[in-house]
Amino acid sequence: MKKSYLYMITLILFAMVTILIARDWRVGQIPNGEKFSCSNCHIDPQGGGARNKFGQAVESRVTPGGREEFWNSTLAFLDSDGDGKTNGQELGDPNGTWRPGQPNPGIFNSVSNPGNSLSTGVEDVAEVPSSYRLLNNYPNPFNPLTVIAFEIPQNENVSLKVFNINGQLIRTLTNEHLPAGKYEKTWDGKNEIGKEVSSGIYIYRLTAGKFDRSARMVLMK
Ligand SMILES: [Ca+2]
Repeated sequence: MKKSYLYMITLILFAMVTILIARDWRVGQIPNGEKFSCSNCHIDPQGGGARNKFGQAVESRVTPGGREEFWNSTLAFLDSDGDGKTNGQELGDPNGTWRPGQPNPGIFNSVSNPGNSLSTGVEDVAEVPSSYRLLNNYPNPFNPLTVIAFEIPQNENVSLKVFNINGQLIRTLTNEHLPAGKYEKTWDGKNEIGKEVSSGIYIYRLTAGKFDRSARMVLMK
């Protein structure tokens, strides 16, 4: 009697540990997965039960009993929750090039939940930046998408433009009056008429009031 009782407890403990490891493993298969943990894929934030749209997209990529790496550009380019941002943009890896075990890509604070259209990441943060910043685009080099983040401490007329190495304007990403805050703009490697530009070095330039800063990025096809 005592023996079977012990056996039962051992079995239950083993099952619990297995479930915890499996959950950790799954969360580690998508970039920045730990930010939203189980609620990346499940409607119930505690995990288990019905999957949200992103969870369904993930599930369709997992072979039965298989442990394949399902995060790639196909999943990254989808917008599972239909909020206008791709899964890759939401998880800080627009091109789906991150692989399990690598350091998290992008900006952790800006990561939003790809399975919840109400989760908007950087826009959630009400804190006002203390200074002007133009952050390094990521990824860089890139193909075909890259994200450029910037911060403005007060309301300002802001323009963010992409130029080629000869100083010719390629694309205007933003040209508007914006409230103080943190922003992210995506460049899809296309010019103003929607044509893909060639590989090479491009300059992005942010002007906001008196703040004027440029940086280089590399489109590599
Ligand atoms: Ca989305």
